[in-house]
Amino acid sequence: MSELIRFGISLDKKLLESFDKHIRLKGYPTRSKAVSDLIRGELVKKEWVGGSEVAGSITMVYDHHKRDLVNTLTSIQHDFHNLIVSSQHVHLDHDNCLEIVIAKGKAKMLSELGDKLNAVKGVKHVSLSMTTTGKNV
Ligand code: NI
Repeated sequence: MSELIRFGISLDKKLLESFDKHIRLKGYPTRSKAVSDLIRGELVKKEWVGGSEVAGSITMVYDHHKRDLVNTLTSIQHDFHNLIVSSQHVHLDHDNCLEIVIAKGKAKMLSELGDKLNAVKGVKHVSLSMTTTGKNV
């Protein structure tokens, strides 16, 4: 962590009251932590829009009985093997599987991987969690 700098912010009173109520409910210990998280959130969004190197996870739920589904998902992941750091498969019940793929690389490629997995017939839900490598935030 780099040096801490103190600075003042002028805010509308009602806005600050709403913010304080919000962060209290969220369990933030200080305004500083809450404001830092908001700033980091914006910077991470910028990393994704700007095509920086990012990290993320793709969570999928699918019925493994669907014809060719597992082979197709595996084949797509092999096409993106340079991007994928790790994956984990959990058998949720007799039919449904949950698989999480952790990836690191260009934002555009991670989005493309998520879209390709989502487009596979029989996949019930895909969620891409966009985060950061942490280097610049
Ligand atoms: Ni399974």
